[in-house]
Amino acid sequence: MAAEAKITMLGLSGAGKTCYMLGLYATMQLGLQGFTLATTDMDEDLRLTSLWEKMVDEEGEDRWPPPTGSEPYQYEFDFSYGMRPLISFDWLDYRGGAMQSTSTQEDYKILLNRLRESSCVFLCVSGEYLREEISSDTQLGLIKRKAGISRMNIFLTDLTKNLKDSQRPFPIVIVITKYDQCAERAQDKISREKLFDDIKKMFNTLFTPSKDWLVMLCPVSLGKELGKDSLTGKIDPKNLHLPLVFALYAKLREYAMTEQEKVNEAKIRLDTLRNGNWFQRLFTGDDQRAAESSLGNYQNQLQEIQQRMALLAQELTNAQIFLGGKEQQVDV
Ligand SMILES: Nc1nc2c(ncn2[C@@H]2O[C@H](COP(=O)(O)OP(=O)(O)OP(=O)(O)O)[C@@H](O)[C@H]2O)c(=O)[nH]1
Ligand SMILES: [Mg+2]
Repeated sequence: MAAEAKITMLGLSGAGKTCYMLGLYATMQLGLQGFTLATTDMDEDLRLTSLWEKMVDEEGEDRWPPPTGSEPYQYEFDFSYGMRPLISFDWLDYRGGAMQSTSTQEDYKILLNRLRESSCVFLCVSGEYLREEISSDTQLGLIKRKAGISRMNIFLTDLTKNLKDSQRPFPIVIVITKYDQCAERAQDKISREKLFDDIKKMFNTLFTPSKDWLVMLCPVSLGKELGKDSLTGKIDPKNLHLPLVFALYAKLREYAMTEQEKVNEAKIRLDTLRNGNWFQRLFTGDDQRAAESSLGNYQNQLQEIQQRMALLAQELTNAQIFLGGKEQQVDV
């Protein structure tokens, strides 16, 4: 069966995409608050696990995975709660350089096509660009270029052209990878807000009043100690699961909206059948029973989806989520 959700991470080479995915898989495979992740292919599991173990066990430059080559890897995962599968998704790990290829190059085309099919996009910005407060437009422009943000905006503009109504607002996570690199500047609440303000400046189009984007801001790190020394620091991942939980929550929300529409339509149909006079009802008894049964089915489906959403929403109560620049609480 094809995966239900598709997640694509945008970020230049070295942004931390591969490390993020390895860490996400390793932590969630063991289970986190009852949620677990499994690859559908055992060979992939071996590959991911051995790269992760190298990172944890070794010291020096070799602990890190090599930059991803021109051949992208596609992974498929099942996301479950306890033993119960909630939703499946797939993930593409590609070389960040593809983002900067010219539009005729093959890997650029693969990325663009995949983006158009994605149910959530992660924008990956490394904490190394956020060490200092942004103080001028020139500095802002420089960071936007270095972190590939101007390029990301081009991809997002293309994406928004092809969205269906049920996909609006489209879910985006701004993942601040290597947060350990800038954590020092964000020790208290006020300085943390300042850091988040800098991010909002970098991605200003995602925070303007509109119903196009549902944006989550999420700092992640593979370990606090890596900020000082990435060659020997202990691997101790933080927050890696949150972007994923948000992406899957958003996909379920899309399902719930579609299912709600079916419930509404079935209700209208049933009302029409019930409101006929006795003579008409004589001939529509079977239709009415069929309509009642499909309404029941749709309602059960909707309830099932809402239960899954509620499980995920528990994890998102402290998350920073914005719609049209305004902070939101997740609801079910
Ligand atoms: N301090 C710190 N460094 C990290 C962290 N995650 C990754 N790195 C460093 O960032 C480097 C690049 O990470 P990758 O995951 O390979 O980057 P990528 O985005 O996959 O790059 P490409 O495959 O070339 O597109 C790693 O080799 C590490 O040195 C982190 O959480 N903290
Ligand atoms: Mg990579």
